[in-house]
Order: sequence, then structure tokens, then C-alpha cells
Amino acid sequence: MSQLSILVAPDPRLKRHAQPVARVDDEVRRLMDDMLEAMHGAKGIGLAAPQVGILKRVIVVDTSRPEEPPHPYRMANPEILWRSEDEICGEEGCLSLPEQFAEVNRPARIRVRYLDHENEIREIEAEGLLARCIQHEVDHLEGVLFVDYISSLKRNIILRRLAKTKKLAAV
Ligand code: K1U
Ligand code: ZN
Repeated sequence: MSQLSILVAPDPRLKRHAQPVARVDDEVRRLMDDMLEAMHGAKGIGLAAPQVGILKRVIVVDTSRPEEPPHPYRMANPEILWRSEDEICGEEGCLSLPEQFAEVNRPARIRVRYLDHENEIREIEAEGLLARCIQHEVDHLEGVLFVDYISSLKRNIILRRLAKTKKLAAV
């Protein structure tokens, strides 16, 4: 079982910038595998290292459907090289904002460069949920949450709801 626990907003660590890794060594590989385990345990499709309190530029993503074979991506130092001009609106959730959802506009397609689990440089083009999820995870590396894209009215509703849930869980 994964030893990593997922931070919940408004934890200040979720607002910090993450640092690049020098290379993908055994320690980073282990982190990637532990993050995938934590992500699957939480029924997510992505996870960024700052969400587990580790300020490294590491993300994992798997948007395959349950009926499809798993397709996990392990990415270190992901860099979005290109974003399409056309944007698409879609619903987002976040494991650090449990049970909260909002519609967010994002570029429909992206090209991303990263180091894979073998420290090899890779580039992929992504669209649909994969593109959305990679953008959401790369945002986490800059301390940005999906609620930062919505109106302050909607953001405050979500943050207040979350605080209320936290308070109720504490009694
Ligand atoms: O980074 C995270 O907190 C993970 C997040 C990723 C994400 C979901 C939806 C759109 C963009 C990015 C989640 O996995 S939230 C879990 C969830 O609610 C979900 C699961 C499958 C499809 C859609 C949402
Ligand atoms: Zn998130």
C-alpha cells in the first residue's frame, strides 16, 4: 500500500513552485510508482508530486478507461511546448479538492516534452482528457489549482464547502 497521503486545500504546500529533478534515478522512479499507487487508490486519473508534499517536478497520469488496458505516464520535468489556439471547456475534479468540480476552459491539444521513468527524453501530442489532465498536473507544479481559473464567487463557494466538510470530519 502507498505510504503517500494526498494534501487537501488550503494546505500552503499546494501553492508552492516545484523544482526540476536533475535526472530520473531510482529515488524518482520509486516516487513515480508510489504516486501511481496513491492515484489509483484515490480513483484519480492524475497526480502531481506537490499534492503528496514533495516539491519536485514529477507527475503521473493514466486516463485509460476501466475496460481498456492501463496506460500510465510517468513524467519528470514536463514542459508544454505547444498549446492549440482552440480551447475546450470540460469538467475538472482534483484529489486535493475532494468532491468539488467545475467547468474549466483549456487548450484542446498540447505537445509535451518530459523525462520518462528511464530518464529518456520523450515528446507526445495529447488531446481530449489526456491533454486536460496533463495541463491540470503541470499547473500543480506551479502552485495553480483548477479553482484559480473560475470566478472568485464560484471559488469561494468551493473553498467554503471544503472547509465545512473538513470541520465536520474533525468532530
Ligand atoms: O490532480 C488531481 O488532483 C487528479 C485529478 C485529475 C483531473 C481530473 C479531471 C480533469 C482534469 C484533471 C483527478 O483525477 S480528480 C478525480 C476525478 O474526479 C476524475 C476521475 C476520472 C475522470 C474525471 C475526473
Ligand atoms: Zn489536482
